[in-house]
Amino acid sequence: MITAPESTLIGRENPFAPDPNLRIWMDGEFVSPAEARVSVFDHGLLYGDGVFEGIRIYNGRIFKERDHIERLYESAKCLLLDIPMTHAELSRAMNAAMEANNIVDGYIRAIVTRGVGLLGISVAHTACPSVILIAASIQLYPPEVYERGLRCITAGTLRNHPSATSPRVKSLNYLNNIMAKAEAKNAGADEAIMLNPEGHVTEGTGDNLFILRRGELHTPPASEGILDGITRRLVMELARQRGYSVFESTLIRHDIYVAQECFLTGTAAEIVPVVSLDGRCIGDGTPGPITRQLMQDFIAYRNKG
Ligand code: PXG
Repeated sequence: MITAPESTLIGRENPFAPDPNLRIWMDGEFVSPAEARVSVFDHGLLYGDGVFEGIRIYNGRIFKERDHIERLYESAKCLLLDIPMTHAELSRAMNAAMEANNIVDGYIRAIVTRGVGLLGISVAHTACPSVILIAASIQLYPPEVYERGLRCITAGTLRNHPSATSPRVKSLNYLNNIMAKAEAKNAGADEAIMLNPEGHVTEGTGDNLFILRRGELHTPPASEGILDGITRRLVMELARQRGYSVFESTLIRHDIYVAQECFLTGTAAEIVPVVSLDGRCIGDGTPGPITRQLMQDFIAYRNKG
């Protein structure tokens, strides 16, 4: 008689299992987390072949919805991936997902995978991309991080060369960023700053970077190989409204070491101060006044909805 090999995998409890009450939007219908399953033949799983967006909901409204939808379609276009819905249909589905889950302040993850296909990387071996919308609460940095600031290291893992799959594509391949974040954790730091293959500063693992130097704000240009962040664009606008000059500048680590202030921007973190890099204090090693002012401006902007 043949018996199944003993396995420690069967019947395990997952401490990170999703809330069973969530309603997940999958290819046009709402399903439970238990039913929200992707095929082992989906090229999103097999090859990381797909795109996504992370979007905030504030006061029952989807924040910067149009910008996120546009970026999702642009990412897909670069990957020759046809999203099988119009912008308006996607917007309606995102709002339906928010309402079905009674989210007033939270998050939407929009995912498009290449879909089920043959075992082979050819894009001709798939026909039906899948669209998935998860509306849920969001994991944020704890409040004390905004008070004390992040301690960062420079990651050894580089951002992709812009001529490889561009970092402007928000693809399902996040391994460089995942490894850089793990480097930070292993070094006892909060976050990692990633360089491009030329040694220029790009961004954090999931946030864009700004420095204040001689009273001016600088952030690396998209051409250095960054995600063209939607929060970044808004922060540039808010800073200009405050009268600061904002430049898109090539930066090297030296520029951060000698900066007066530094902060990261992103959908999840909003604006978070950076107080050290590779053991060098930035400014006096506490969140700077202009960073704090922009944090307040950002909160006022998103609260007015
Ligand atoms: N750089 C990278 C590499 C990112 O992934 C940003 C910058 C900031 O961009 P936005 O447009 O958000 O200002 C991101 C954004 C998640 C998650 O769940 C990741 C992001 C955003 C929201 C959620 O991992 N990344």
